[in-house]
This record gives sequence, structure tokens and C-alpha cells, in this order.
Amino acid sequence: MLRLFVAIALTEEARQRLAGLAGGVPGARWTEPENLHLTLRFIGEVPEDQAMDIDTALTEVRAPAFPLTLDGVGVYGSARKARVLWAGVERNEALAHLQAKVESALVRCGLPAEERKFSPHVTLARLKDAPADRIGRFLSDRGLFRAGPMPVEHVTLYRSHLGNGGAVYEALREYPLDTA
Ligand code: 3AM
Repeated sequence: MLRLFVAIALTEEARQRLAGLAGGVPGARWTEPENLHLTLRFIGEVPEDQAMDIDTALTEVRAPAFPLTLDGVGVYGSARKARVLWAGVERNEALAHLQAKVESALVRCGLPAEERKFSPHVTLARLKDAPADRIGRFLSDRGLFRAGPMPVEHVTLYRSHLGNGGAVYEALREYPLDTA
């Protein structure tokens, strides 16, 4: 079985900027800079033959390349039980279009449809018992964060290796987007 997800790889520069946001929140487990990415679709555990079908389906996705700008920070979960700190993405029709293309390609090759609305973000940290006031300070101190625009010219199929030291993401394959 392979644990897979489809994401946009970020440029080195963007990852460095994002990594620079880390710190100041007790109970936060910050994403390793090399692991920072924008998930388009979590797939989960699939057998190898289905992984090959997924690969074929992704090869057939046609969508234009586009610029991506990261914008702002936020939190998932309630104020009392914050779970994830994230960096947001400036409104982007091309990104939404790409995500919809990836989603329909995956559904065509037999995966269950994603029920949740696409909420583009880059996970900065996972939180455990983080104090609300420190989260509040993080959000206000970092609220003006912006990075980009950066060119998005391919999507990437990642394999996630779960281990004691946290997940390690392996880029299995890149699928080019159409450049003008
Ligand atoms: O890109 P982010 O960090 O938001 O949380 C996991 C990560 O999302 C998510 O897939 C991305 C790559 O690991 N993920 C992990 N398990 C999941 C699940 N069971 C999941 N998303 C939905 N359902």
C-alpha cells in the first residue's frame, strides 16, 4: 500500500519565507521546511495497481500554469482547540480550476469524491494544547505575511512515509501544466 497525496510543490524561496514564520507558539510542531506544500487532494492508502491508475489519470490532467501568491495566516479549529496553523493563498481561479481537474481525474479512476470544500492552505504547524493568547499573537504578528507571486508549472504526486520522526514526503512524479 502507498499513502499518497497530490500537491503543489513550493519554490525554495517561498519555503524559506514560510519557515521564517515558525516560532513563538508553545505546543506547535512546525512543518519541516522541505515538507511545506499546498495540498490539492489527499488520497490516502491505495494498493500499487491503483497508484498506477492514479498516475495515468494525473498524466491526462490538462490545466494552465499560473502564478501563486501566499497571503496571510490562520488557524483551523476553535480558539480553545486550535489544531493547525496555516498560511493562506490569495484568491486564485486558476488554482481552483486545477484542483477541480485533479479531483475529477481521481474520481474517474475510482476514488471516492472529496466531500469537503477545497480550502487552499500551507500547513505551518500542528498544535497540541497551544495557549490561545500565543496563537492570537502569532496571527496578529504574522497577519501581513505575503510571498510570491511564484510560478506553478506542475503538480506533484507525493508519497507520505509515516515514521516516528514525523512524516517524510517523497515526490514520486511531476505532471506539467500548460505554459503559454
Ligand atoms: O496539506 P495539509 O498539511 O493540510 O493533513 C494532511 C496533509 O494536509 C492531509 O494530507 C496532507 C498530506 O499529508 N491528510 C492526512 N491524512 C488525511 C486524512 N485522513 C489528510 N487529509 C484528509 N484525510
